[in-house]
Amino acid sequence: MENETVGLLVMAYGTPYQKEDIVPYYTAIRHGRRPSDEQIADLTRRYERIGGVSPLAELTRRQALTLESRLNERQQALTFKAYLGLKYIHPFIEDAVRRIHEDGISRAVALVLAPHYSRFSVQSYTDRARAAAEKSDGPQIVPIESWYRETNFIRFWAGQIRQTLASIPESEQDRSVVIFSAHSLPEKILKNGDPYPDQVAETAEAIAGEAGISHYVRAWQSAGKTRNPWLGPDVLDIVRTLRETEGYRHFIFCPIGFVSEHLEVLYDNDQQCRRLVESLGGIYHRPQMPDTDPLFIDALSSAVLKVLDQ
Ligand code: FEC
Repeated sequence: MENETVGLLVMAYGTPYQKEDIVPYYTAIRHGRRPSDEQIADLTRRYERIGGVSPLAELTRRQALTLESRLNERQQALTFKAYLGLKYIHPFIEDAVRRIHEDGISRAVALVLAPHYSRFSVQSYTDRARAAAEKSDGPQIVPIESWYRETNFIRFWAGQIRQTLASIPESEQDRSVVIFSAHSLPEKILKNGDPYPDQVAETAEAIAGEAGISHYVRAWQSAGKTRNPWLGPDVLDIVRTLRETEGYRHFIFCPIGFVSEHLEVLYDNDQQCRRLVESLGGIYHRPQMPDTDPLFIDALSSAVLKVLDQ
């Protein structure tokens, strides 16, 4: 008998493929409200500052394909077939679910390329996948809620930190601090008991423990510019405090809420945070992102196999 083919619905944020995509993409992020000309100009400028387009599209595609290969190599009982479903640009989540159904696949593991669960992020991806599957009467969606606890994910970041620390002179080790960050979300999520902040904190503790470091802090980044408050402290504020009141010199940025290089890392971290650190006489470090690192892909593959075992 042939192996069952299981759909691997890899869901991710998405990014404009070209300049012309910026307005529809940004409008989709704002739930259909067109951004102002000023907001469009500002976002266009940030994409220009990272080279015109974000590497996210290519990295997401490679992550999905590498994960598919890794899963098919790790076990033979099932055959995995990857489908990319994006939140804010084509191929949309709904397109991917329809294709899985048309290919005659009856169940699909839904994996979001973001480690921590929030109703704002992971839940909204999964809800869309489920709604699309209901509409087409299949496939059955098997969601992974979060995968931040995966051992190899923690090991990946711990290894990156150790490698970065090894590049800092012995005499400066005590003046080196790791900043673990994730995307900020509107503070109102706290009212509904969203586990996102606790999961990010748990990840930071686990990585710090594995790396054997004691100088680290947690902060939020890339908050929206709205009137309502967002989770803080912001990375930029924390850098000022760490430099001016605690005298740290080396700042090691680990954006653990993201899994690849993209605008929020290449601009918000590598340009904004770097500029501030350097203006205060500090030294900026940002280890490599997970991208398609074998340890990271292994972590994702374990999460997929575990959810099917349950
Ligand atoms: O193109 C790229 O390389 C960047 C892709 C990108 C990723 C990403 C991840 C997350 N976001 C999350 C939440 C929000 C909330 C708002 C929001 C706004 C933007 C804008 C752009 C953007 N996000 Fe994003 N985000 C990425 C890109 N994000 C562009 C709009 C302009 C700006 O503010 O920069 C506010 C929405 C609103 O205005 O109503 C909230 C979260 C993540 C991490 C989880 C995930 O990947 O799903 C949470 C990558």
